[in-house]
Amino acid sequence: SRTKLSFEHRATLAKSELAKQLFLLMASKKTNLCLAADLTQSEEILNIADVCGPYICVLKTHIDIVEDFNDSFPTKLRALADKHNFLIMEDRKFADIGNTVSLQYGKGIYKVANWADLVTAHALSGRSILQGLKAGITENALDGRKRGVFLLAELSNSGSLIDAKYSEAASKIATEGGDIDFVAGIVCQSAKCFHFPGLVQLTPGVKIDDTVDQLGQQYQTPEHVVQVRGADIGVVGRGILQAKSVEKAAALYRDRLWAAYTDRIAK
Ligand code: BMP
Repeated sequence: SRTKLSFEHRATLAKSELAKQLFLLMASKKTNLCLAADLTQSEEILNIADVCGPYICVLKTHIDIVEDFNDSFPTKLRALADKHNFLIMEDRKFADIGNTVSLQYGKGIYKVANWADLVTAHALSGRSILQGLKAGITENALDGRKRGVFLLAELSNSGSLIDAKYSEAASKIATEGGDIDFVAGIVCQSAKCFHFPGLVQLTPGVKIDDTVDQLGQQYQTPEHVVQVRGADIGVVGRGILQAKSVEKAAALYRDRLWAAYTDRIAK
């Protein structure tokens, strides 16, 4: 199964340029930690990106929670991504018709296509979500870089309406058809979600000393998500953001997620 293969091996099987880049980045930097930088001040995000940068493969943003956004923020964040060698994922969870999604991705205040290597999208509207996102990338947005999408096939919170049939249909969109070169991975909670080893499994809901939050989030340990749930990357937000030392917490989550991965491929 895909979970037994090394990231180096899986890089050679990837159909998306971003999946390939991400597998190779994880293997060389020895980290499969994604930091969910869910903070509302741009300076706070830039500080944490600089402190945690050495420990992460992806920094995940929710750009619409930033209260003091201006165009210099993505420029500064990109500079930190280059300094520390991580990718930027905007967790926008696009979900509209193709035309609207192309505008939401490329236009507006945030112009996400100009600075995010990766974005997330719901599979709810079907294949046209991928065509819409592709259409939102203008040539000057690219800056010589490629772009990729992570499709949501499951959610971590309790009571989600996503069922097994929906998950299966979502992973089908990611693995069959003309736009699969644009899909870098799947956001999901279980190894069963997809089989193709050239896609990256991103799994949120990781925390060491809590099992839930007050609003429906459900947490697992780093070892559980990687070894039982099939996660390639574990997403950690408050487990790091609310720690006394964010740097020590990032190092701890990186160590435990990476050891869980090396154990998994060795067994
Ligand atoms: P935290 O570790 O603080 O619970 O943050 C989890 C992050 O992952 C949030 O940014 C959330 O939007 C995201 N997320 C999630 O929690 N569950 C999902 O199924 C999909 C997500 O993107």
